[in-house]
Amino acid sequence: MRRAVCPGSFDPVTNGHIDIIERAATLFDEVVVAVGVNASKNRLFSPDERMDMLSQACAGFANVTVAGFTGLLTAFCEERGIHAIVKGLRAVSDFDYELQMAQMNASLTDVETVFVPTSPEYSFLASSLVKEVASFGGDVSSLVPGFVHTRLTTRLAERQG
Ligand code: COD
Repeated sequence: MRRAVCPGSFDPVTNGHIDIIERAATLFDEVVVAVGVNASKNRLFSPDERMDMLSQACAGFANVTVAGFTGLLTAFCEERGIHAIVKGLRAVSDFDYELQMAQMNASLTDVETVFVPTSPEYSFLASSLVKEVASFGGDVSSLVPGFVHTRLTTRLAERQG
């Protein structure tokens, strides 16, 4: 059984994330989307909200499940017997840090990182930019699933109101 993890913050999930998860699901028998809950960035959505949106977004992929994790990603992989991490790469700017993390993770446990290149239509897409554009009233409805767009605009209105 070939298992992989797709880790991230997913604050919130975008169409770029979903594209990588869907493609990982064609490469592996089982894919666990792992939502990191202890990263330092300021989050707009709680871990439960991010996992809920991902579960909805991935409902059509039969071999994909969603889980949260705290602590090291390599510990999560060891607990679940996972030996592959799938990461999306958008640009050269992603590469330096992703390479460093891939090598660190490989030094910590028996795990390989597989890089999947972004699809051209999503190469500019990042959760942080989606939040910034939406917070200034820009239209991001084509960049995230419809239900995520609704939750995003509602949450931003709550914060700004
Ligand atoms: N196209 C393709 N890929 C994309 C796109 C896009 N448009 N947008 C995002 N991605 C990819 C990213 O490159 C990344 O691979 C993944 O999707 C998730 O992205 P984000 O932004 O939601 O998540 P990150 O980068 O904030 O997640 C970082 C982790 C939580 C994975 C990382 O911090 C981690 O592993 N933390 C656990 C603690 C740990 O083990 N630390 C040691 C690391 S060596």
